[in-house]
Amino acid sequence: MADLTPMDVEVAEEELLWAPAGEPGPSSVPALAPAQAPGPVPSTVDLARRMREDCLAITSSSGAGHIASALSLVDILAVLYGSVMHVNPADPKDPARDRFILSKGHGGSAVYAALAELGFIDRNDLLKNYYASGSVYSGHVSHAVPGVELSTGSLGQGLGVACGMALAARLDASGRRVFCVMGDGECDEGSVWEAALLASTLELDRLVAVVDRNGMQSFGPTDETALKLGDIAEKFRSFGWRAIDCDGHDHAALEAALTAPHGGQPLAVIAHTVKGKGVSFMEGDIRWHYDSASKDELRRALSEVAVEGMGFPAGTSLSASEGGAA
Ligand SMILES: Cc1ncc(C[n+]2csc(CCOP(=O)(O)OP(=O)(O)O)c2C)c(N)n1
Ligand SMILES: [Mg+2]
Repeated sequence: MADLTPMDVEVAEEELLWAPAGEPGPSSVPALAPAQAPGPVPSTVDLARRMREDCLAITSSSGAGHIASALSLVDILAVLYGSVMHVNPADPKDPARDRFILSKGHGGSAVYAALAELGFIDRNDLLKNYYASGSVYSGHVSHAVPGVELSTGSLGQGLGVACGMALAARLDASGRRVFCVMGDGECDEGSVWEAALLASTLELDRLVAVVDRNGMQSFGPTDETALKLGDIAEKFRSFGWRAIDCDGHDHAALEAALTAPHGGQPLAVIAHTVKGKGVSFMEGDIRWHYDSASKDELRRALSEVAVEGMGFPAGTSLSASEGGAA
């Protein structure tokens, strides 16, 4: 092979960077098995129910906040982890895995719940150590936890990193995809729109952004307490993306949107959700952005989402001896 000059390398890199998106496509890499738990694979609906139970338990027993932000997100994650993404709990660093970033890092309990239910991490360990001093399970999602790609918490950071990951997938000639979930309030951040422009400029068609459109942020409705967001899908379209609105709690609708073709363009899924979804007294009540359930509130909440046969292990504050969940 002829020696390459630095100029040759630069030109080759430029060509890769600007190569028509979608080439080589997903068929060019060996397919990974869909997300698999070591045991029987739960349906996405079962997975979501189990995740809600876990999120409620860990935020309540630790006194950590953001339970409503997590419940808003659970169905999106259940469909991503249970059906759409190619990830492998037995090998969390498999190079061919799809990448996932929770940019609204304060909803981290929902990611940990997904990882626990799929077997990336030990559920009992999570139940005992979430939010504990010195534990890897920090309230804002941490990449010290197996299966987590990026620590987040400062809003507006995830989409830019996801662009880099999608570009890296193209440079590696890999068909892996990158999924980034953001909050709607988070879309007030200018860095989101800077990254959105970059994604369409680079035709990053391995990139999927999901906006958890619950209409609320930390102190009230998004449009009343901060900036007016208007039609977010239309905004992404005007930034050169394919954009789809869907019901963020309807698993079939989510799956259809998340797997929709978007050759040559990044895809934005605007998932219309309810903050606190699944627990009647938390839905739409801003108190639950920061507050966590007392033991009594937890029992009421679990009675609405409880999964038959699921319980809490001895040694956790919710173990049967303390009258834990049914
Ligand atoms: C850069 C930055 N500014 C402010 C905050 C404080 N903060 C934490 S959560 C939150 C509201 C986020 O609302 P949204 O993105 O809609 O998420 P939701 O909880 O509704 O899912 C804010 C402003 C932050 N984490 N990062
Ligand atoms: Mg919101």
